[in-house]
Amino acid sequence: GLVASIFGVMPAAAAPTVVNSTIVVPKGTTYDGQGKTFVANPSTLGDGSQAENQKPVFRLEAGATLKNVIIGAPAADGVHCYGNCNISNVVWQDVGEDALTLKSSGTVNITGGAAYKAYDKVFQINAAGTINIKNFRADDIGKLVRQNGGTTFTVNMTLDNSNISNVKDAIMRTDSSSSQGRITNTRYSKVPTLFKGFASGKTSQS
Ligand code: ADA
Ligand code: CA
Ligand code: CA
Repeated sequence: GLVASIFGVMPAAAAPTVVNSTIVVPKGTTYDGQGKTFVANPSTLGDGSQAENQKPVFRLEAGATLKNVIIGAPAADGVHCYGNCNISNVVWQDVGEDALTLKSSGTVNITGGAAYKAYDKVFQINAAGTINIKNFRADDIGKLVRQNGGTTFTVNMTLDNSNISNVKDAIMRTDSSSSQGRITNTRYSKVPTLFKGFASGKTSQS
């Protein structure tokens, strides 16, 4: 409080780390942010608007893990995964163009963490694969998972034990007749549609 501040005993809030060039997490390694906040330098990575072709704050090579990270604003193009990646306890406070993109085939496992204030998409899937999301919180978003519009490869999407609120479009959306969506044990508030664009029999909810 004020008195403690006057006497200089309050710890200062840590300033966010400004990321000037994408942090690369090499193949098979783990980057532990230890709860620190990272923001994009808008002039080198992107301003986090809906403009395409911004750069990611983190780029994960195949088999990499990103954990205990807070991504603040601006978030540019978030996190890019090239193949399998594990995302544990990562919070996007104010999603940029999108939060995370699967750029080449693999499985993305997202455990814990949250995403807030996504004007459009949170998780963008641009290659065949699987995205498993559990113990996640999302609020004030367009869509939680979007397979790249017009693509016909197969994506398996699962969402478990999560809390999703204030969605403008749908939780999961695809244009591919072979993709599947499964939602289990999840609470929703103000979600107009769970699944959009899936073929019949390709979705389940329990
Ligand atoms: C849009 C765009 C795609 C891709 C995607 C993304 O859907 O049409 O080409 O850029 O965004 O990865 O953000
Ligand atoms: Ca986009
Ligand atoms: Ca993007």
